[in-house]
Amino acid sequence: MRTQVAIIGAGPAGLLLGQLLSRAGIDNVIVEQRSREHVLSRIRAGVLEQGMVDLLREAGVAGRLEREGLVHDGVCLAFADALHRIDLKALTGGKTVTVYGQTEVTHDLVEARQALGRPSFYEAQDVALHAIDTDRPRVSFRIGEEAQELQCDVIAGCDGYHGVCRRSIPENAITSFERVYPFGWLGLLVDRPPAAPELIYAHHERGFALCSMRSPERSRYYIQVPQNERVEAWSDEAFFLELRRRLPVEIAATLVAGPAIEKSIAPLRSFVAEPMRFGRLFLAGDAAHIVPPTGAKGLNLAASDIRYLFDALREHFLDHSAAGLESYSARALARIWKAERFSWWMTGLLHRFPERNPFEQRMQQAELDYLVGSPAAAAALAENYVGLPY
Ligand code: FAS
Ligand code: PHB
Repeated sequence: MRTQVAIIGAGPAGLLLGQLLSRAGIDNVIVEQRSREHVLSRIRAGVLEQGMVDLLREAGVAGRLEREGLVHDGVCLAFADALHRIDLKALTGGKTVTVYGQTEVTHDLVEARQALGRPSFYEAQDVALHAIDTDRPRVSFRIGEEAQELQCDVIAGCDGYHGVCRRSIPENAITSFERVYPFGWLGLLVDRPPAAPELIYAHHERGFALCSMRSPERSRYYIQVPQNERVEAWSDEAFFLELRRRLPVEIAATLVAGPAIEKSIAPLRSFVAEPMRFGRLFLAGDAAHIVPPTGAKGLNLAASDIRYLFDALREHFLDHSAAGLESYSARALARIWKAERFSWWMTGLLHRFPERNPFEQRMQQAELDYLVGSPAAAAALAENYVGLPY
């Protein structure tokens, strides 16, 4: 079997790259280790930068997003029992974010790929990369008991943090940077109206909380929990009791609880692997970097990686120029590190760090007070939250 681009992973990064390549007439095959149903069932991100919305529109998959996505002009910070609105639109000259679940983005991309009839192999086992530092790389895998081999020109490693692609690069050819946070996020999805019309990021001495949403009828909540917490330890009632304790009274009083339709714990880490290329293998999305979800950047960084990688591949295959591929890693990393900084800063600003001393806790309080009292500081948060330019 042969193709021009072998895409490893059918998450948002792999599916979006496949859609863009297919529309440009560049042959590609997706190899995914889980089932299509499992991929479609994942509950993850919820906030899209304008750059990602524009890219999904260019890929021809923004129809439902434009009908159902919720455009938000602002976001709220909560601390000391008060709400502080950050007017994203006013502070960024008109930019906004769109609330639309990653699950829906994935669904729209899977549906579009099926409509195009492009080949995807789900439930692929023992995926392995070969000859990635030659001009004839290959991917081997198994579907059931049947061995498969895919010859290609380029491999796009879109297989996430735990994937095989980054691990296929020799250790002396890649450098990792990592910070693991001493807590996680316990997330809950519920079919009840959101606590407020916009997102609320809450700092409280008991821990961080986030009130988000998926639609006017479906809400997404998170609370900071200790690193080794187990989701079984949390009943729905215990979750909502703790959530209400961390929110301003005016919000807690009107928040509508209900039975969880999904509940899970995500660990928090900052991670970057450099460079994002080895020979004919190019890493994109979580395969190359992870951010704590506090800044709503994970999914959006996968989108900007795909913007750069698609442009470079189109140049390579259609214009016969290697310039884009040569500069891909440096160009993507320049934007990634700025989003890593913002996500790390938002995490430090809003979470409770047990090991912090009294002075450091006062610094955190001063940062919050300064932020909501300074238009310049608020503008800095706003321009990062809506997404820095591609
Ligand atoms: P993904 O991990 O989504 O996709 C990788 C795909 O590769 C998966 O389908 C996987 O099955 C497949 N794969 C793995 N190994 C393979 C192999 N060996 N062979 C073939 N396929 C393989 N971001 C936010 O902005 N906000 C959030 O609230 C948020 N919450 C998150 C919660 C969790 C639990 C996780 C894990 C991530 C969260 N993220 C969040 C980040 C998330 O949205 C990612 O940024 C996004 O999924 C990145 O997309 P991909 O790079 O496509 O990686
Ligand atoms: C979500 O709705 O899942 C969400 C929103 C904003 C974040 C993280 C997660 O920063």
